[in-house]
Amino acid sequence: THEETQTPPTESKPLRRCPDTPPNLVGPLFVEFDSNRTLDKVRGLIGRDLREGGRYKPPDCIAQQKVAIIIAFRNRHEHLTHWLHYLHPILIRQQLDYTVYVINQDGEGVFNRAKLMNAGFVEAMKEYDYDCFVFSDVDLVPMDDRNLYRCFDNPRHLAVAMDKFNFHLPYNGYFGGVASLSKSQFLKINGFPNTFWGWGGEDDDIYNRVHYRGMSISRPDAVMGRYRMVKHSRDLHNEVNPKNPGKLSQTRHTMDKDGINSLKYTVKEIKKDILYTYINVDIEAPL
Ligand code: UD2
Ligand code: MN
Repeated sequence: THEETQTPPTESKPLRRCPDTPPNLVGPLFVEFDSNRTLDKVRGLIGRDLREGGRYKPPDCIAQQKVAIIIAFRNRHEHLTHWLHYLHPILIRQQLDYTVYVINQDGEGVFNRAKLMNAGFVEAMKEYDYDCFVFSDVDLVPMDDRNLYRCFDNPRHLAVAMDKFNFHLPYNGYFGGVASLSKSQFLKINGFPNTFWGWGGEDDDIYNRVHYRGMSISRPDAVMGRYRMVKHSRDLHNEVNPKNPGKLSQTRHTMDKDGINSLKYTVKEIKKDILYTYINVDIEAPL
């Protein structure tokens, strides 16, 4: 017989809420789009810090918000590699409880960024009780990690100073690129429009919705809000849609019937990569 060796009970201290200002932020970042970057290299660099599906949770405190990052996507693999390379380390330093969702538009029909974002919202909500949604282009990387990927008292426009607009807002009501809305802010505007096919206008419609629901836009300053966009030309099947601008005068009337309450799509595949959750959706796009 022998005495059982007792391992001392691991003191599981109750975790405290993470601080308002994450302690490990570094401020301005060097961002460049090196074409030698590959997804496998990025997996090797940061994969071990993440859980399957591109998830992370701070180990030593309770995150202030549970955030789903939603990216509208089709055929931009090189951009996605850059995005993942830069964003994961930033989001980890920001101490978020987050998941990255890549919402891929199935097929070759006309692209619809806003409808993909709506589908991303619904799919993310099926997985976890997120309080905050950050909707991002795949080609935009922040140049300062103090630009928090969180939600605020009002819908937040994060991409305020992009290199392609000479680090200025192109116009006051600009809401494109990257934006965050809490679950309740998103539902208050009935989500995003489903009817903006092709390039342009959907971001202005969202801006209108926010405005018509009596909310204002929160923004970081032009130093913290700097971004680089990977240079690209207009994609195939995402041509400028000349019908979109005219729809903007109708947002007040269309927003209650065109949005999350009228969303129709089907999920064709869900894949969990270590760096992201990939959801392929059929959004009934016209050809
Ligand atoms: C601007 C806005 C963008 C949106 C768009 C009009 C900026 C930086 N962003 O982007 O938020 O309002 O105008 O619709 O000003 N995408 C794909 N595959 C495609 C087409 C688009 O993945 O074939 C996704 C991708 O995430 C891309 C985003 O849609 O970043 C916006 O498309 P874009 O980058 O071609 O348009 P851009 O840069 O003029
Ligand atoms: Mn772009």
